[in-house]
Amino acid sequence: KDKIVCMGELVLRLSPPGFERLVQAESFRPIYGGSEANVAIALANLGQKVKYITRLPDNEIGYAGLNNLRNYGIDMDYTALGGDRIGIYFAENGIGLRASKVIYDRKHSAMSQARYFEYDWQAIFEDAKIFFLSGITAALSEEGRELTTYAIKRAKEFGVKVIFDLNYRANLWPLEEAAAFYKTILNDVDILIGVLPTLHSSFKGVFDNVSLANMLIDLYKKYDLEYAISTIRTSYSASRNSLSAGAYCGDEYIKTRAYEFDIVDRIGGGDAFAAGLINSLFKGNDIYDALEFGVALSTLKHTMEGDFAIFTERQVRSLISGNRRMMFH
Ligand code: KDG
Repeated sequence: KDKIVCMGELVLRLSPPGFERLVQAESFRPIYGGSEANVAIALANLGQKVKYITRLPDNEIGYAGLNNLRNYGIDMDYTALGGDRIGIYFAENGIGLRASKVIYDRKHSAMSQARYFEYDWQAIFEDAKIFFLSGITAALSEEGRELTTYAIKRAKEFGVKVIFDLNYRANLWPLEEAAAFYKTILNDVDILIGVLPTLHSSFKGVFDNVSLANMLIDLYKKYDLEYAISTIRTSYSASRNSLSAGAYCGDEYIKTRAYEFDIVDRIGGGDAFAAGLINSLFKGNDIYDALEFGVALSTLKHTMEGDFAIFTERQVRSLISGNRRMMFH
């Protein structure tokens, strides 16, 4: 078994040039995004064999999306074709005191109407070691929730490790609804990734009186997780961050170093973290290395435009080892 499966919606991202605001833009650059696609591409760039599961319209717009991911070496053979439209999002780049902004235009997208019986799950999972997905698919529709639940169950049947990123999106669904859904699947999740404040608000009804600091350990115990992981971010402005990560495993809480950096484009930063973590775990490294690798890849992602983190293992390792001049040799 040597494959990593990622499932989610491939979205078209439209951004005005540079720091233009959406209200003034006269042109948009079309690129692709979507949390799980971002993870898939980062992993493919790190040399992993990746299958990406999505649903795209059966027309040139859909094929363009398929080809884009194929160009990164991702296996797109399991993609379902159908539906009327690709999901779109508009992204305005923030700077300093002006926050970045995302506006979705994705209702009734092809992926939001994907049904679990459109996919050959045996072919998808039989040679897979890890299945990565996020809470975004479930946020799209009732069909998305059904697909998420079904795919996780099938992955477990094939002995595939399930890594789930909550990826809570406030402009897609209310937190109470999201939290209620998360609770229905977490027993089948092996590794949970989230952001601490979101984790805390999602689960405060589940665990009475728990503090933010105890949230990871409570989730870890209640859902019998292998790891409960959170990124920890301090935002100094729209264009400056500090980033680290922490995890509970066994009786231990592990925390990485923190990087402080300027941000060129923050979108996809969380996905780069997940991809880095998965890459390291897949290669048999321990959780310390996986967290450090995830945070380093995420830090590098913030330095480049676009959703994807396109870095090699050596470049990430050279940031971790402090040998920064090596990075772009
Ligand atoms: O994590 C990055 C994503 O937020 C972006 O690619 C768009 O998938 C997206 C979403 O639903 O927010």
